[in-house]
Order: sequence, then structure tokens, then C-alpha cells
Amino acid sequence: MGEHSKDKDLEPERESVKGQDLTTNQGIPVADNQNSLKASERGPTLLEDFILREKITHFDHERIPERVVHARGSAAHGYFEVTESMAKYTKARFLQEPGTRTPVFVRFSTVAGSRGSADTARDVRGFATKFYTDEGIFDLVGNNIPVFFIQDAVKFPDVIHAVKPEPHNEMPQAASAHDNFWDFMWLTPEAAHMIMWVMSDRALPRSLRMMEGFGVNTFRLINADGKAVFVKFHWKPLLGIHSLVWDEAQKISGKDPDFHRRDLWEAIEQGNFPGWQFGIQVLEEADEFKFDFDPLDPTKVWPESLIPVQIFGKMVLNRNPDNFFAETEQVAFCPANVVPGIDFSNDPLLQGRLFSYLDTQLTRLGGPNHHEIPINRSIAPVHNNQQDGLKRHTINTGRVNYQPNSLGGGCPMQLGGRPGQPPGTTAGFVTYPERVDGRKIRDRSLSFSDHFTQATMFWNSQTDPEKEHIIDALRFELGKVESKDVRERMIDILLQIDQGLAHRVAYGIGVPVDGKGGDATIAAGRLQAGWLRFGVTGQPGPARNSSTPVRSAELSILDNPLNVLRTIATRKIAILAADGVDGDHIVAIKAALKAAGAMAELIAPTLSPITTSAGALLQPDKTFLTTASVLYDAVFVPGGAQSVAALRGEGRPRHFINEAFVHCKTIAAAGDGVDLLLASNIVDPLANPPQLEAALAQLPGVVTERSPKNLPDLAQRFIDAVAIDRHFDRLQKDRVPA
Ligand code: HDD
Repeated sequence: MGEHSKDKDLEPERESVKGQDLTTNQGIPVADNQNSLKASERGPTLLEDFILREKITHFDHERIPERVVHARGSAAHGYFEVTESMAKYTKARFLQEPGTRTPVFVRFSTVAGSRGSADTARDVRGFATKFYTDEGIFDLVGNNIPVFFIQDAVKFPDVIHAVKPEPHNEMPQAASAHDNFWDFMWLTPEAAHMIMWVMSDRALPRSLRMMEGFGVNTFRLINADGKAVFVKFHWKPLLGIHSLVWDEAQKISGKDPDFHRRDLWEAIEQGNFPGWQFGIQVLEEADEFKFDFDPLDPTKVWPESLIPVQIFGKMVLNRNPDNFFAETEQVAFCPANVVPGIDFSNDPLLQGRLFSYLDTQLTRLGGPNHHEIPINRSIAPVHNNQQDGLKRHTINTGRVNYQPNSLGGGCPMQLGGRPGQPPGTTAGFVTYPERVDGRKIRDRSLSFSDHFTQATMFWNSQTDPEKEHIIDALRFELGKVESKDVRERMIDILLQIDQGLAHRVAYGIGVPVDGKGGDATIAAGRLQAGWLRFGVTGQPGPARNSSTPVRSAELSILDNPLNVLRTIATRKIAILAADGVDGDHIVAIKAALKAAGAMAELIAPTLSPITTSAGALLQPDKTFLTTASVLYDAVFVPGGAQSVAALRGEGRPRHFINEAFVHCKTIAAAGDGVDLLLASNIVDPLANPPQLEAALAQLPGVVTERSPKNLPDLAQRFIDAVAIDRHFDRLQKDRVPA
């Protein structure tokens, strides 16, 4: 780019800052922001330089403590819309009328990593939604996994200490594959179900836009008649549920640590607004004891085959934040923020959460006034006599700062007990008058003690490829554990879930399970002895739940009813090309992809325009240096002998295809493009000497056309294959390491 065009680029910016002269924080105009005040040109800097001091002081204090969990996050604005009235279940005003829209701000996060850690770590994802309702803030602070590691909040600091980097050397970052985590896990049998979820592909979302959300804890809804029901909250993604594979996730951590943040940001910038359906599972109070899992136990799901999800609304995220710090970083969610018509259950995990969030925010956001930060402000007017404190922005007026008062006309006045109100009727938030009777006790209900039945149900509900991924994940995680005892005890835990699973993992991590080692009952005895020795209470009881189904389709990703609708909308397709490419192939495939809502990027050896065989110029979007196959959902290689010869001559394009193949992605080629596939070592030349090309065409998810007469037909076959997502049925997929 020449000097001239550079200057031109800058012009609009200069325009936009006209009238915004640089000032200090006191509004004093600044004449020179390039030089500090010195005693002569080469002399010392003067203390008097208030401009320098103010600027450096502010900079020195730019960092605030990161969240102790969920530090790494990405967020967006949007709206929630009621599609079906919820009046039957709740009096919450924002849920009454179909069509009512409520502004929301949603922050997604990983749990274990620091603020700067990579997006694609194996981890639970936070899914926290702030509803700015006209009756105040409702925060639904959930995750993308419907259960949790522990049943009682008193164990939260321990589970988090165990998963975070080990305290002596601060390693490993954003990873559970270390001794402390798995030591805690074998001593925490209630975590067995959650372990299955985090070892599954649920912990590797393809996109924040393609994952479910769950409120996890059990809440209550109360209707206008005062009738209460227990509920679980659900978000169901309109794009379906999709995941990465582990090798890909690890590589993305290096290639683009902002992978999920960028994906969300770009989708919204491009107008591809992500959406979710909002639903609830409802359990009548009368049915509290109907099932033999306890509905208050946060390590259990309510299987959807027993209690279906009813859909009542939808959420759309349609605006990126203006400023990351002001919004995404400073937002403060709290499960205790509920509006009239929504209330808590006695889930002991939820009860502890009600305390923790505001408490942690007092430190993180510097005092008791962080509700005044713009992103946290209620849109319903706030009137009370709370005052002062660090960082107070509100200027309270008048002399009266107490209630009840007569000098201020009684204002602000509570809503209950007003003159003329019939006794017993109260507006405003009223806690559900649940009857509580009993002795104070530090113990756990026996109904919380079946830790393995639902873990087994989760395992049984997975398809074969998903089971393989769980086995691989456990082999990876436990394979990194140095303590032999911890590895052995974890196999004992897995034996309580499924024998086959335990044996496969044991073999992978060198734990012998032959003879008595592989017997679930004997393993249970070893675990009991260990738990007793290390002071664990709340061990599993003898009985297994019987009303839990053997399997439930919504627990699988591949079998999930949400994935019935196969769409390639917003999927990213790589087109590999060099000089001499057949431009018609690119035009045809791009048009078809666009019509299907997908996005295509042209990848070439350099960013210089490439010339098609017909002499047209095409501008590449990326090069083989600046991008990688792991950042795409599928690959297309157009024809053009010269282009294909150039790509064959380089290592990177062949690696690109080979890697996409290993990750089970769809690969298509037209004309000479087929030769690049043949050169990429995805079919074994020794095993298939004369029929190499025929063998290629047999591979699931490989779409080829040597002499393409009907490009739209090829494009349609490509799109159909991309819509299947991964082709896990490929034989020998691990034969070639990528
Ligand atoms: Fe938590 C943050 C979700 C149990 C204590 N939690 C936090 C966030 C999410 C969750 C999504 C990030 C919010 C944001 O984006 O700012 N937490 C959950 C879920 C849980 C859960 C779904 C189980 C049902 N959490 C839990 C327990 C405790 C906490 C049992 C403590 C007793 N969580 C916190 C916290 C955090 C937090 C320490 C850190 C930053 C913050 O709150 O504002 O208070």
C-alpha cells in the first residue's frame, strides 16, 4: 500500500474525532500527548507533570481481579420474546403475554481458565443470561451441562481448587488433566455423572451458538393464585448442538485462542443472529417424591422422556458489546436476582450460590455499588434508602433516608400492607411460604445417595463414536495423572458406571483389571474403604434408582432430537485455490453455499490476487500461513490443472486436506481438484493400487466429480454431506496422524 492510500485511509477517522479534543479526566485540554514535562530537552521528568501522572496512575489501575471461576468470557446483547404465555405457572410479568420482549445480556464462559486462556479447552461452558425486566433484574446463571460436580455448595471451593492450576507451580492452565483434579474426583462419587458429561463432546462446543443451556438447579415458579411448581430451565439452540473433536480443539487453542469469541462476534456482525428456544420442565409439588432421583439433587437430570421440556419463548442475540471491559467484564450475575413469580428450591447447591455471587462481586467490582455500573442497572426504577459506599454514583436527594417515615410522605413505600389492600394479598416479591420443619442438621438426604445410575444412563445414551470419544478423553486425562493410586481408584469409579468403559480406559492407562481388579463389587469395596480413610461422607447408598430410564436420546449429541433439522447455516467452508483455478467451480459452489446460509473463504498460497484459468482475478481471504483446516467445517478443492499442481507442490494444502479428513469433515473436489485429494494420503495407495480414485469416492463424506457436468448437483451433494456434520463412520480415521 503506497503512502498516498495510507493517508486516505486515515481521513475518515480524523473526521470522526472532530470536536472531541483530548482532555485529562478533569476535562483540562491537553496540548501534547507525546512528551512528558522535563527540565530541559535532555533533563529529568518533573513531578509537576499532572498530565503524565494522571495517565500513568489510571493505567496502573486498569486491571481488576478476574473472576475466581468463569474468568474467560464472551458476551452479547439481545432480546427474549415470549411465544406462549407462562401465566399458568408464573406471575412474572415479563412471561405473561406472547410477543412481550425483554432485553437481555448473555455472557458465555469457560470455568477453569484465566481471562487470557484459550476458548477451546475441555471444560463446562457458563451460559449466564441477564433479563432486564420491568419488574427488575432476573439472572439465569446456568451452564451448557445440566448437572454439577457436587451436591452441596460447601464443597465448591474444593472442587474449584482441585481443577484450577496446582498451587505450587500454577500448572496446568485451563485443563483438568492433572493429579489434583482426579484425586478429588475419586473421592467425590457424586461427581460421577458430571464427569461423564465433561469427558463427552459437550465440553468441546463447535460454537457458543451451537450449545444448549441449562439452569442446572431446581427453581420454583409461582402463579397469580400462589400455586407453585418445581422447574428446570432450558435453552435449546436453533442451529442444533455441534462439537469439535479433541485433536482439533487442542490445535485451535494455538491457531486461534479466541475461536469462540471470534465466532460469536463475527456471526453477530454479519447479521447471523444466534437464537435459542426457552423451555421449562415442570414438576408438580405433589409429584416431588414420584421419581426415585431427588428433584433437588443438582447431580441429576430430569430425563426428558419422563418430564418433557415445554417451550415458551425464544432468545436472539443481535448486538455485540461496544466495550469489552465496560460490559462483558463488569457484568455481575447473581442467581439470587429473581423477580416476583420466580423463587428458589431447597437444592443445597443453589442455596449456597445465593450467597456467593454478590459476595465475590464486592471485591471484583470494588464495593457495594456495582449495580450502578451501566451494564448491571435495572431498567425498572430503583428507589430505596441504601446510600454511600465506594464508587457511589447516585446522588440521593432530600433529608429522609429511612423507612418508615412520615417526613418524606412515607416514600419509598413497601408494596405490602398498604391501606385498602385485602389482608393476605401482597404485591412485590413475596417468598413462597414453604413449610419447613425439622432439626438443624449437617448431613445429606439419603435420597441424594445414588451417584451412578444416571452416569450409566448417560453412557448408555451415547452413540458408538461418542462412546469412543469419552474413552479417549478419559485415557487422555487419566493418562496425564502421575499417581498410580489415583488412576486405579478412578477405574474403580468407572467400574461402577460401566464395565466395558472401565476396561477400555484401564487398558489405555496401564491399570490392570484382569481377575479381581475388574469386578465392580470388589472395586466398590476398595472405594468405600478409601472414602472412609480420607474422611468422605455421603457415599452412595446400596439401592439404584429404578425409575431412571436406561437411555434417553436428548443426552446424546448425535442422536439428539435437536439435530434432526440438518442445517449448514453459518458453517465455514474452505476453498483451496492457486493461479489457474477453474473460476466456474468456485462461482457455482460459492453460490450454492450462500443460498444454504453457509460462508466460504478462499485460501491461497499468498494474499496476492489469483488469476483463474479464464483470466479473472480473485482476492484470497486467507493464506495457508494465516489459517488452518481446524478453523473450518469443510473443504472444497476446485479444478484447474495449474492450480492443483501448485497446491500439490506445497506441504500445507495437503496437510490441510489430510487434517480435515482425520477430523471427519466433509471434503469435496471437482475436476483436477480430485488429484489434490489423491495426493493427500487419505486413501492408502498400497491397499488400493489400481482403484485409488474409486476408493476415494467410497469414503463417507468425500464428494468427488472428475468431469463435473452438473455443478449444482455436485454442490448439493457437498451441502448434504456437510449437513451430516462429522463423518465418524470413516474407517481407519486414525491411520494418518494429522
Ligand atoms: Fe457459579 C460465576 C454458573 C455453582 C460461585 N457461575 C458463575 C458464572 C456462571 C456460573 C455461568 C459466570 C457468570 C458470568 O458470566 O459472570 N455456578 C454456575 C452453575 C452452578 C454454579 C450453573 C451450579 C449449578 N457457583 C456455583 C457454586 C458457587 C458458585 C456452588 C459457590 C458457592 N460462580 C460462583 C462465583 C462466581 C460464579 C464465585 C465467580 C464470578 C462471579 O460469580 O461473579 O460467585
